[in-house]
Amino acid sequence: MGKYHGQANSVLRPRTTEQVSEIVKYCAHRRIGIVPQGGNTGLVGGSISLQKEIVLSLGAMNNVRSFDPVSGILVADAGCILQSLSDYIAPHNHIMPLDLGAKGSCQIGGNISTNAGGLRLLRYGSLHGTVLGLEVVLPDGTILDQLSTLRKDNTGYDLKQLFIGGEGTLGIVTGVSILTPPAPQATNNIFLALPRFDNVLPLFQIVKRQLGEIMSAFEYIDRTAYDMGLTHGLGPLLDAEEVGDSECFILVETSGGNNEHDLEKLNHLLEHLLTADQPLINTGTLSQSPSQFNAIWAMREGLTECCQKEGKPYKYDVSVPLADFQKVVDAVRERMISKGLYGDHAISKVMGYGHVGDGNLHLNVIAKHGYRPELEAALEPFIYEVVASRKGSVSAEHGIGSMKTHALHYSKSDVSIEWMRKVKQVFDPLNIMNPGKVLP
Ligand code: 2HG
Ligand code: ZN
Repeated sequence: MGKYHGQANSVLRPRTTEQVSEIVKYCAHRRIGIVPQGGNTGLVGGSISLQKEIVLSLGAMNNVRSFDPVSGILVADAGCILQSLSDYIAPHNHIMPLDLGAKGSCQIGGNISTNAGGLRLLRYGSLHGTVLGLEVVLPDGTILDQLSTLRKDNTGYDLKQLFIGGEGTLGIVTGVSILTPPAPQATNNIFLALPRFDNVLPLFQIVKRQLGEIMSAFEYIDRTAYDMGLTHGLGPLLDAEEVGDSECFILVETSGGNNEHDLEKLNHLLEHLLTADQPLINTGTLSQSPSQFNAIWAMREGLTECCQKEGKPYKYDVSVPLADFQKVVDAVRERMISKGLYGDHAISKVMGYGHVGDGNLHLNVIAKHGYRPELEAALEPFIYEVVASRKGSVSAEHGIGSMKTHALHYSKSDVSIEWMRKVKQVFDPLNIMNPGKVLP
């Protein structure tokens, strides 16, 4: 994003867990701060060296340790790139339980440390469920080996959960044991244009009811984001005339065991939606080929890059009740208009897209000519207050990093923050592990 500027003057690239342990022992002895870094695709400044801490890059630790094709349990080094792991298990007909736009660069250790959500969470749940075990180098250099491959293990406190989403503040994840689901035999997707945002909720209910167990994603794109995608060469996916003045778009993916059966359900759904007395959609398309399937996904997955091309994006990854998605986006746009900051001279676009099926909105606010303090002052804490007033979360899936430490209190009570501090103190009394991240 060009928003954060690292201060480190050293980057270490260990190849083994023992080397990580040696480095951490040395740093603990000398009180040197360490910033663990994976693929560097985070969006909240979590892997940036703020005060000349060393960067410890996990990228050279990139071996698969084992894969059991019967159980689907994969054990791998933290530095393995998500896409490489998908490629590794594909011949065994398994897929990774998470998928995200950054899959070609992000690393599994970073995914776990940030508790990345992504496009498959609706189907396979969060990493808190799919991660079976972790190997972690603790802040004194001790190696905590909890690389369990057990589905069930109820033997007391589940320490690994603290490192999932811990953003490297409690230790460095060096190895991962993760449950990978069998690859679905059939995947399909549809792309729908909705006349009004108000139709999203009833549509979600109908789609869930009609598709049942085969629904695997339900993604949202508002009109501003869709038009931006078109400008940058994503699509067109639908006939412009039929789209008309549609306010938003929904991508539905199915993953099932029988293509014929799934297509029948999808065709039936589309027909139902188009021929209802008061149709919930203006138009829609069912992908007819792998390339069309990919083109539909590219529209959704490509939006992050399009935002970069438009200017400098302020990114807010929030959880809010589904019904409030558009209200939050509109409230922010209105605020920028009222402050005289909306237009090509300042904020050129305010848009929303995201994982509507999970209640996760990606609010993107484009500063056409770059980040400016007065723009940020108009956006924050306004946005966090709006989210808190709707009992949402200021970070749904990207983490806290260095961007949101001061906003943590909008989503966590004083008691929660106090006990988070105590946990940090127990693990990292010297405060050398990713200092300045997560906790204010
Ligand atoms: C996504 O869902 C990512 O595409 C990035 O979480 C979100 O660009 C964003 O704001
Ligand atoms: Zn996302």
